[in-house]
Amino acid sequence: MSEALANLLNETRQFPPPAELAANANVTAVAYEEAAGDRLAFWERQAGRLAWAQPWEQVLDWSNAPFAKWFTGGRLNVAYNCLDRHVEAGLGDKVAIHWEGEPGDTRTVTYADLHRLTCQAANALTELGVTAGDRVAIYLPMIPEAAVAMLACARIGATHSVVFGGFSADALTNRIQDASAKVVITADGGFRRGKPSALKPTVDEAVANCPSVEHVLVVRRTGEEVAWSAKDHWWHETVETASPEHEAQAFDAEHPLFILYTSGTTARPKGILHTTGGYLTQASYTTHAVFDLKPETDVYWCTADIGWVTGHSYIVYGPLSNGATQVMYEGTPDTPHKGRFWEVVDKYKVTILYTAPTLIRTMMKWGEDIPAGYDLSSLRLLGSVGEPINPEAWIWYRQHVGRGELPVVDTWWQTETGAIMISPLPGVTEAKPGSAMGPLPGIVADVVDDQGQSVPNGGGGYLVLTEPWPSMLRTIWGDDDRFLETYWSRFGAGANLGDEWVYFAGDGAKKDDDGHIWLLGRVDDVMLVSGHNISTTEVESALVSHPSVAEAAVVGATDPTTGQAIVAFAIPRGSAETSGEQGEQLIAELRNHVAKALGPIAKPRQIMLVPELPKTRSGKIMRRLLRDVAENRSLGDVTTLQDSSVMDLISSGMSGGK
Ligand code: 6R9
Repeated sequence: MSEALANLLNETRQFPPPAELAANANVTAVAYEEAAGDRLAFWERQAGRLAWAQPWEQVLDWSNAPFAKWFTGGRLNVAYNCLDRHVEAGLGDKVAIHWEGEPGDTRTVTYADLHRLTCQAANALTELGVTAGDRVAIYLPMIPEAAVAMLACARIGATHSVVFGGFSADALTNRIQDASAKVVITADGGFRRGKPSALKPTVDEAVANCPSVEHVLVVRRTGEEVAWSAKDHWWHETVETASPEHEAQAFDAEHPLFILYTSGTTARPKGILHTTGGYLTQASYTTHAVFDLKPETDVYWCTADIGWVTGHSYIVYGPLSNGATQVMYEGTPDTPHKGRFWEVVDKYKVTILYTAPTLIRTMMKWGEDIPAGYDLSSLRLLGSVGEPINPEAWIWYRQHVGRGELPVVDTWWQTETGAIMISPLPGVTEAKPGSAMGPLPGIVADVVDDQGQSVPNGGGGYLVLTEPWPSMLRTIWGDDDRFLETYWSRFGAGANLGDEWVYFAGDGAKKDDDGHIWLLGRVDDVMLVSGHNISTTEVESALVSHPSVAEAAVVGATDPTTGQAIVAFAIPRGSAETSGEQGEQLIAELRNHVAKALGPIAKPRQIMLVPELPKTRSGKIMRRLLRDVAENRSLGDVTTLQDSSVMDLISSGMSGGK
């Protein structure tokens, strides 16, 4: 990393936990010591937070590394842990899900309701011939049935593969085929941006090319007409008429729980496989530890979609295994108005909010007057996930959503890690805006150089995980070689360093002088300018720290003199003037602002003021497309783009030059 860029490390603001939270925190600093003393004993205690039908014999079997087995010999049922045990403890009437449809319709689903529906769905799936080990694809909007479908699969030992409802027929086809799914669970559609958005036609198109699919279960949500075939069954005629009696059977700790495909931008998507005991242990523990969840009093809301890993671990398995009350919202944040999220927080008195930097930056762009119009006083903890959060966005979140008081937990993890790995603990850590701080108790992470050598404080390189963890991916579905190659072979031919297996996360990172970790984006997004490594994240953060910029994306474009040159795309905040003379002035000011913050080497060659940025459907910026624009190429594959009109907007609405 270039020394000129040591600047982000000069972010010196630090925020200790509120005294009251620290005094009552679920997890205190002792956890770090306990885990450091005996990591496996620590995880064994966390596994003990769950109900096991049969205890494990060995905590970790690493004899066939890097193919891990956790809690070997143990048996449990995931749905039993998320539902039955709460109902048996007398919490049947407790609200599990306050569901809010986009049009404003609502449902209150108690633990007893969720249990009954899950038992019915388990019986219906069994009736359709699904048995333990079969794969079931789930392609649903954000309705309670999405959680029910997942839990019903878990209950009968079927492996679910949730495909995000925004994906195309091709993407769905590939995923169904890769896993040879036997059943697809879908809906007629869902509501998005104020109107029904159909799902069933996409499934029909996919199923036509997927001979493995024997049945399609269809939830009625929008009431729109759908085509019907012999494989189709209405959910309300099949599930809701099935018996509500179902005894959950225990499965092996290593029984496959789900496959989730990572949204590879270029390559074939990877089916990340997660199993039962270790996954639930860590999803459950991290919900308890990182969100300080108090199931009796908290109202938790994670704004992710169930189609992403965040929805799996922090809407379904983590919160429900802890007996939480949560909000589930079907739609978009600006339908019917830009205050919709804050209206939901206010209405349900949400106490814990977990969202993504892309949303926070969007809210910044819309202006702080919008959250100021709602009563957000119920909130007590804020979380962020999905991308590096720029220090200014972090501060904005704390200031305008968190009353300038609330802890913000910046949680780093991946589909592959299954659960949160690096994050502040809200009752312990003095958080620095923009840093995920350090690994959680029981997790060992490091930043290493090209040779895999640990870098000293102040240094930068690649983020690695040096010890196995309970919710780690077990393999890539059907492709052990690719699993070894992608995650375990970065450093050296033997795929490992000495006898230590090192997991390569694919993210750039650095350690500050205190040893705290700063994530710098995917390593593919690091630019090489005149021989200096410059991270896109750092330049983006510098831009966002200017009062006129709400969001920025930075790419390296081929340059005859410098190798790569920095090209930035910036969305102005609120009322900033962007055209003509004033626009030019703003651009000049921004270029100087970056040079001042990070050093002259990081001064962008070009800044374009744009109305929008291209994002994947999970909200991550697609820098690849911006590189196409910056290098005047025609656009590559745009199928994973959330809104394809964005690229037209960018190309036509671009202002700015050198
Ligand atoms: C949970 C999730 C994983 C990638 C990961 C990294 C980025 C996620 C982050 C973060 C910086 C954070 N990422 N959280 N970067 N700070 N707090 O998003 O999973 O969709 O698989 O993406 O997201 O680049 O490698 P997934």
